[in-house]
Amino acid sequence: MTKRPFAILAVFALICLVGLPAWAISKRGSPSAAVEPIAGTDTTAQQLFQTNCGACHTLGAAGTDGVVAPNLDVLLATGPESKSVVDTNCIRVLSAINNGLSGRMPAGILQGDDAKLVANFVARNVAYVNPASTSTTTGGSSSSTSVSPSQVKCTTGPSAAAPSPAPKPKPKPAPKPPSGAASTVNVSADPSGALAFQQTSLSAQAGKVTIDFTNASPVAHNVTVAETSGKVLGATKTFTGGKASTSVDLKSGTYTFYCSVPGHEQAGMKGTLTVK
Ligand code: HEC
Ligand SMILES: [Cu+2]
Repeated sequence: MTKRPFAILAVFALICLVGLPAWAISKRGSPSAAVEPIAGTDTTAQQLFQTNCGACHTLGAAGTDGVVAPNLDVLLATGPESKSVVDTNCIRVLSAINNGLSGRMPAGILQGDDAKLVANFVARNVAYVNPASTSTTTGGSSSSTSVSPSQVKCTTGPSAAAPSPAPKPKPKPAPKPPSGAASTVNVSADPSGALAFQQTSLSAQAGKVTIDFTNASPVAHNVTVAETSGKVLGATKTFTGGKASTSVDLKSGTYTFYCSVPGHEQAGMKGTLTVK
């Protein structure tokens, strides 16, 4: 008789207490979701990352959760995915692998094609903030990418699959006797936090050009060097407070330098580098 309303209430309460949480957990939890949308050579790259980088770095696409080093999803995925952002990240990851970082990340963990494979994989698979997919669950589940492996600049050549015992592609520049052709240019960011460099034109001598970038601004910046066609040749890391440098081999001609943090170049963080 008066039991009925109570029964309905009980069923309702049961749904709330058990059903909804279970549903919510199943929605976000399925652990395989994080490590899924991978194909072909990416599987190799993913395994290389898990083995060689995962202990220190978090990367959703590889399902690793290292905390010793920066979370690469957070560090690199600073905006929507675009080809130029992926290219820049690819170069940045490759240079981190080849050169190491301030003694805290060892240089040369991976070499040659393995390094390129992983750089390419990381660049395409960090959790880019993709405006198109903001309706899906928050938190960067690595969306399937729109940039394909072969589109990324620092990729291994499409047919370079032959595992030759590689007579070291390029020895480190250090042991080379000083050739006299090296030049260094200093660049600094506006220390007040404005999106500007303090130089709008730089000049250097053809050959190895080292860009010494000082960023005393509270805003993180980098210096990226590109051909006027837009092809990126090198970049410093993105950081705030302190100095970083990068070296590029340049023939005489005109190049651009800019900060590749999304929006900064558009705001005026760019200039011309003339090489004679
Ligand atoms: C021993 C721990 C360790 C391992 C292994 C490691 N890293 Fe790092 N990595 C670091 C640390 C620490 C930093 C931050 C260094 C700093 O900012 O001073 C870093 C920084 C980076 C950066 C940021 C570079 C930048 O421009 O700011 C990238 C990219 C990166 N690592 C990629 C990799 C990849 C790819 C691998 C695997 C091949 C790897 N790391 C393996 C510790 C590690
Ligand atoms: Cu910037």
